[in-house]
Amino acid sequence: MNVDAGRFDRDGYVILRDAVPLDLIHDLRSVIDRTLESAAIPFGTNTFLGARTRRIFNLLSRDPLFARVPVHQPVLDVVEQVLDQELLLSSLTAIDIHPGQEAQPLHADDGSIPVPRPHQPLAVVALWALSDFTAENGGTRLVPGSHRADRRPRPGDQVDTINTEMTAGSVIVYNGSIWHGGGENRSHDRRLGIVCNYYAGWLRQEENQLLALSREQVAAFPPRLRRMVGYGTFRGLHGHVDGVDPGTWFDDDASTAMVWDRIR
Ligand SMILES: O=C(O)CCC(=O)C(=O)O
Repeated sequence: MNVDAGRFDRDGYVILRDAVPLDLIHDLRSVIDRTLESAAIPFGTNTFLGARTRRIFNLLSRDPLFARVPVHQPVLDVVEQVLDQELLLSSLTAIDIHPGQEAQPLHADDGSIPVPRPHQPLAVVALWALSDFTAENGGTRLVPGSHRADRRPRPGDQVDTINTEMTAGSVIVYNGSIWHGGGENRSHDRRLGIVCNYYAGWLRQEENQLLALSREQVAAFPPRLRRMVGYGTFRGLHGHVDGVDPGTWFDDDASTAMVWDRIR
């Protein structure tokens, strides 16, 4: 899927309508519901995590079906336009917002990265709607253009926000610097989504995928996803093991040209 890069630069987000087939959405919902139950996932314990919100972190370790999310090509195409093909998966989390949940405080997902703002895109987030997102049920609220601000939001900031409204199967892709948060759920239904957070290939991922996933789980991933979780290199250097691309541990053809091979 191609997007208007100028618009993404200006607004800091773009909505990809009907980017995911509904049968995949249905299957993801079923696996999430099963996991919420079997792992007894609790509600959050603070205003950020949400007293009426459940989160399942580290989805790739939970079920093989989740491996389809980070590499879903129509979404990945857009994220790669902003970062590049050497991007990493930073985190993959299901967010289940129940009726009665208050609005989450505004924040920037790259807020923990200590560099002056604004800066080049370092994080890009794809938030998949697994249910319809509306202004009533907690559709993500955001401040268009705020990724260009010279600071992160502060508690008590009075700013105009818009609510993301999209049907199940749509995906909002946003710059990790944009001011945003889950919306208040004033409806009678859950609002369910998956947040797929991508980082530039040279940044430390939020979820430590290399420790969170077994070698067997990674072996079952498509090669692209193996690289995305960390079995690969950035610019043929960052991430090497004894001068070798660790992607080759699974697949001889996975090797990218190492930096040393390019030096004459
Ligand atoms: O659920 C949402 O709409 C956004 C959640 C979010 O921004 C977060 O938890 O960091």
